[in-house]
Amino acid sequence: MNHDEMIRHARQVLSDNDRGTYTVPTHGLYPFQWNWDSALSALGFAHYDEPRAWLEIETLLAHQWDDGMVPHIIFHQPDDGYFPGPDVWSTGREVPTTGITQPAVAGFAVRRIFDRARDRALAEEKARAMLPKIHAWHRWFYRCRDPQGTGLVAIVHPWESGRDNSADWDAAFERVPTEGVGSFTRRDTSHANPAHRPTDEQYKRYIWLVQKFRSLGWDTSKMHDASPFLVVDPGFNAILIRACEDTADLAARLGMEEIAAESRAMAEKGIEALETLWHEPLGQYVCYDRAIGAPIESPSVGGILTAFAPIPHHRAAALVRRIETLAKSCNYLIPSHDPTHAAFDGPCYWRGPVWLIVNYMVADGLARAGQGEIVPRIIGDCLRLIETSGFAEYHDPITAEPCGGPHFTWTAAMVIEILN
Ligand code: 9WN
Repeated sequence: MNHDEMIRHARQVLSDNDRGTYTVPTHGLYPFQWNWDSALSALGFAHYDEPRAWLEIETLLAHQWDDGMVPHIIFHQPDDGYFPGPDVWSTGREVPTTGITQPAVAGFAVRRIFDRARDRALAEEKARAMLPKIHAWHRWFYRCRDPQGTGLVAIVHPWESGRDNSADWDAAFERVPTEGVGSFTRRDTSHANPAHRPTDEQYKRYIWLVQKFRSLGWDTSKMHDASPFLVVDPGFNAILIRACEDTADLAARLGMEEIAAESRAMAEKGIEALETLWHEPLGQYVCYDRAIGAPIESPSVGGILTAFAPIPHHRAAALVRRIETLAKSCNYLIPSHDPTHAAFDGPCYWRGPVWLIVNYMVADGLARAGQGEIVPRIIGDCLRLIETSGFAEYHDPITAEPCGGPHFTWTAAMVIEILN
């Protein structure tokens, strides 16, 4: 496939998954709108249809909760092909949504689409309308997910990280009970190879947490202290910090001074606090289990995704060395878990596979940090994977096997982004 054919194919994926005002990640497996999928997919649309790109994020933000949270799934239309659906969440919204969130990448996406926009008037109109909403979401994060004011936010459910079954959560997840979870039928395993998906045991715990938060009436100000699962994920924080920084820059340019100043302060505090997650023996950042007050010494890509934030130069350089080490034990960068570690599982979801969105964010951050030498390798591996195995949800970093759902929106969007 040459590059033109690849772009054509990628646009076809976006168009097939387009539901008019939002895209689904892939037909069948994920029939609704997902938060970070939408923000990253908008980058793809922006190369050939700017109004459609803005609309994608606009639709997402239209379902923001009054407290500022932007939910992780919006159930625009009923579809019993996905579990857990709106009845399990029962958040009481007119258009149903889940009651947890996802990585806050929208602030970055808005700034990037704005910077490259050909239609300047439209870009300014859209950015002006969206920045206050995005800022309210960021404020919600620091208010509700960092009540002690440490500068780092915690996730209360693995689904919030976007790295659902990462080995990072294994020990912390042991503390989530399964009592009281009734029987249920998973739907994901009928769309994708069950061996590449989370286990039933993990699903019981996912659902236990949903039931717990439902019992709190979805009061998001109570969830942090009530959750037995409380983890500080460096990648998740890095995305939020980057989004705050981008919001600050853009708001300043648009004369939205208050948003700019508050966003800048949040980003600076976050960057300083991120340093506490550095793990010298592993040469990368690691998660922190806030429920027990201990680091989680798990070598996952969550600690490398930190490159997306404006981390100090010597840390970015160290992450390049870390990626070079990982390259010795896989054929395609960047594995979501260290292939030499016991928990690594090449085709299993977030326990090994390569995800193009992660590669894109890491490459973007390293290039900004003046560590661009490794970028062609990371981006080149993305294209080799697509050429070999198509627009899959994720790929095995050793064999290139296409895994999860096929014909995947954000994978296609990243290809358009890379090739433009
Ligand atoms: C739960 C949609 C989403 C991504 C996540 C990915 C996966 C959902 C699931 O699919 O999660 O949110 O049911 O497995 O892990 O990152 O946003 O593509």
